[in-house]
Amino acid sequence: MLSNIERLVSVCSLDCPDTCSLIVEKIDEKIVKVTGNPEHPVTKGVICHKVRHTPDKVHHPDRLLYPLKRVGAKGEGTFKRISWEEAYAEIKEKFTAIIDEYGAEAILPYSFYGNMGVINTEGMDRRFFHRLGVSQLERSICNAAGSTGYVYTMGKSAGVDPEDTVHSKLIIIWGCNLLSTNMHQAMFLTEARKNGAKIVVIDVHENRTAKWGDWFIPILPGTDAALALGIMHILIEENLLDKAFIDAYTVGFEQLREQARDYTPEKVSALTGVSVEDIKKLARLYGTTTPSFIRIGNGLQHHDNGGMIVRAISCLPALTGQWAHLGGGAVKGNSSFSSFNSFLLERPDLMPQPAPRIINMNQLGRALLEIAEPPVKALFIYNCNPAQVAPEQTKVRNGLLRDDLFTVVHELFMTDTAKYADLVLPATSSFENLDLYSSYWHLYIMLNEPVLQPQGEAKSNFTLFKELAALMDFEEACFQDSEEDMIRQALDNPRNPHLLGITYEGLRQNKWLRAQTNQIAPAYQNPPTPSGKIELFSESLEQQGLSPLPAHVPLQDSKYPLRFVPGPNHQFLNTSLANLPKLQKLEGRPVIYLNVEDAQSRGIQNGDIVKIWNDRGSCRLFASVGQAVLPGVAVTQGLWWEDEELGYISVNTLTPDALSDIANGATFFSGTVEVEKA
Ligand SMILES: Nc1nc2c(c(=O)[nH]1)N[C@H]1C(S)=C(S)[C@@H](COP(=O)(O)OP(=O)(O)OC[C@H]3O[C@@H](n4cnc5c(=O)[nH]c(N)nc54)[C@H](O)[C@@H]3O)O[C@H]1N2
Ligand SMILES: Nc1nc2c(c(=O)[nH]1)N[C@H]1C(S)=C(S)[C@@H](COP(=O)(O)OP(=O)(O)OC[C@H]3O[C@@H](n4cnc5c(=O)[nH]c(N)nc54)[C@H](O)[C@@H]3O)O[C@H]1N2
Ligand SMILES: [Mo]
Repeated sequence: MLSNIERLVSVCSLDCPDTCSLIVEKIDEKIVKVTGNPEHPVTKGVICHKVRHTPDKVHHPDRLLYPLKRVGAKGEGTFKRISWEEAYAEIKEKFTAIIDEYGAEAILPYSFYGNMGVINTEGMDRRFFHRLGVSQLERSICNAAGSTGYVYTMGKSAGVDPEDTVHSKLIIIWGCNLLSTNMHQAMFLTEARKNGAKIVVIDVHENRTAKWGDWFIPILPGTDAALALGIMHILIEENLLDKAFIDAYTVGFEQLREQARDYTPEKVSALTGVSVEDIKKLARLYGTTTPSFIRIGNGLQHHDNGGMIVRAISCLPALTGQWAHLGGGAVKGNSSFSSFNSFLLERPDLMPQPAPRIINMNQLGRALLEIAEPPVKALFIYNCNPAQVAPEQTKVRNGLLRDDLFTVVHELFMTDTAKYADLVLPATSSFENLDLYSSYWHLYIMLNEPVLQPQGEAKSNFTLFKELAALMDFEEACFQDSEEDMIRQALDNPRNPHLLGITYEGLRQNKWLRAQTNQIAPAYQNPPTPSGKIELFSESLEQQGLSPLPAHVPLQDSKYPLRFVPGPNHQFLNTSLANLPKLQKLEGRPVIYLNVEDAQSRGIQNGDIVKIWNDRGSCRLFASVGQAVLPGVAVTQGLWWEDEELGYISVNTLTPDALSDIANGATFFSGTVEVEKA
C-alpha cells in the first residue's frame, strides 16, 4: 500500500526562530509522519522532537471540532455542541449590545503567535477589530523589551545572517537556551566549533546549552548590563578596540568611555556573581578574537531592566569592529529582513479617530478587574492561552471568572483559557491553511499551502474573521480579500528592499525564497537610527527619561530571598504540545532547580515536593537540588497544563505584571519567591 503515501511540503507554524520547512507524509487524509526538509538551507533535514510529534497533535482525540457553548460554571469546562450559525448569532447579539451600552472599547481582542502565519495572526483579524473600533492590544509579552533595546543601538531588528555564523571564531550565547529554543543555530555553531570556534554560555542556569558550550559563566539574574559594561571597561582600559570602526560608524564613544570607567571588574563581580578573573578572561577573549558572534536570547530581557540589558550588550560588537567581518556581530532578531506591508495587511486606517485605547497584554488581570472607563465587557481570544502564559495568574483567572464578561476563545484544544469561555470556536491547524511565514532569525520567506482538509467544522482565523466581518455588515472591499490577495499585499512592501523580487508565484514554485541581501548595504553602515550611526549614546533614550548610555539598573523586587526564573522547556512550545503524553513523558516532571545551599537551609532534599510562594500566590513543584543555579536563584522550566501528583500548577501565579524599562515588555523573571517543603 506504499503507493498511498503522499509527500507534501509544509512549514512549522510554531513561535520559534527556526521556522522549519517540513516534509509531511499523508495516508488517506491523515498525517502519519513529519520530518525536516533536507533541501531547506537552514532546516537541513533536521527538526526537533516536538514537531516530529505533530501527527499526534493534529489528530489528537481532544481536538476541538465543533463550536461549543458553556453550560457549566466558568473555568469548569462543561460545554454543549452548537452550530456555527448559533455561535455567530450570539456573538453578534452580545457585541451589538455591549457596543450600544459601553462603546466598542469595552471589547478587547487578545491574541499572540500560537500560529506564526502572517495571514492568520496579523491579517483579517486585525482588519476586523480595527473596523469594529475595539480596544487595541499592546502585544509585548515576548521580545518587546530586548528587541527595542537593540534597535536603540542598531536602528533596526537586523544582525548577523545565521548562515554566516559558521565562520565565527568566538561565540557568546547570552541568555539563550538555544539547544532547546533555536536548535538550528546550534547546528551552525557545531560547524563553527569544528572550525576551531570556542563557545561561551552566559546564563543563570546550567541548562542543556550551558552543558554543551565550552565555557559556562553563571550570572545572577538581571545583572547582564553590568557584565557588558565590565567588558567595555577592560576593552577600553587595555585598548582592545577597533578605533577606525568606532570613528566611522558610531556616535557617543567618548561618553561611553566615561560611563564604563566606573564598572571596574571588582564592582562588576560584586553585582553579577562572576569572578574578577572570569570577567577579565572573557573581556580579553572578546577583545582579541575575530570574528566573534553574540546570540542574544529572550530570557535575559524578561526583566524590569531587560531593555537596557540588551541595549548594553548590543554595543559590544561595534567596539571591536565585529560587524565588518563575515560571521561577526550579534543577533537579537532578524525580522526586519522580512518585514511585510503591515499597513495593507492590518488596515489601521479602518480604526475610528481618535484611536481606541491601548491595553497591555501583560496586564490582562488588571484590565479585567480594575479598568472602569469603559470596563472590559468582552474578550476575544485566539492564538494564545492567557490563563497559563500571562503573569499574575490569580488576577487573570479572577478576571476570567467575572459573570458579566463575555468571552470567546478560538482554539484547537480545550486549554485552561478555553474553559473560561462562553463560546469556544474550533480552529484549524496550520496544516489546513494557506499562509505566509517568515522567521525572526533566518532569512527565508516561506509559503505554506494546506496539506489537509479542515478537520471537523474547524475554521482558520482568516475565515472566522472574514465571516464575522460579513456578519457585522462591514462593506469595505478589503473584507472580500482571499488569503492569496493578502499574501500579495504582504509581499508588496516598498519600504523593505529585501523583499524585492519575492512574489507569490515565486513562492508557489520554490516554497521558500531568501530575503535579498545582495547590493543592499549591511545594517551597520547606514543604520536607520536618528544619527545614521550605531548609537552608543542615544538621544532618543534620553528623551524618554532613560539613560542615554548603557547602564546597570538593579531589579526592583527584592522582597523574598530567591529570584524566580520560570522559563520555557525542551519538549513543549510555551503551553502548546504540553498536552501530548509522549512529550510530557520525555520532559519528566516539573521541577524547580535550587542551589544546595538554599535547599539545605530549608531542609529540602532532591525530589521533595516544595511549595513556592510570594504575595501573589503559590504553586507546587518537585525540587532538583544541586549546583545548576547560583545561591539565591530558583529556576523552573516549562508551562505545564496539569500534573497528577501536583494538581493544577501554573508558575505564572507567581510572576509579576510590572512592565520593563523599554517597550512595556513582560518581566516574568524579575520576581522573588520563598520555597518550603510541602
Ligand atoms: N523548546 C522550546 N522552544 C521554544 C519555546 C519553548 O517554549 N520551548 N518558546 C519559543 C519562544 S516564544 C521564545 S520567545 C524563545 C525563547 O527562547 P530563548 O531566547 O532561549 O529564551 P528563554 O528560553 O526564555 O531564556 C533563555 C535563557 O535565559 C536565561 N536567563 C533568564 N534570566 C537571565 C538573566 O538575567 N541573564 C542571563 N544571562 N540569562 C538569563 C534562562 O535561564 C534561559 O536559559 O524560544 C522559542 N522556542
Ligand atoms: N512563566 C513564563 N511565562 C511565559 C514565558 C516564559 O518564558 N515564562 N514566555 C512568554 C513568551 S516569550 C511568549 S511568546 C508567550 C506565549 O504564549 P502563547 O502565545 O499563549 O503561546 P502558547 O502557550 O503556545 O499558546 C498558543 C495557543 O494558540 C493556539 N493556536 C495555535 N494555532 C492557532 C490558530 O491557527 N488559531 C487559533 N485560534 N489558535 C491557535 C494553540 O493551540 C495554543 O493553545 O508566553 C509567555 N509566558
Ligand atoms: Mo516568545
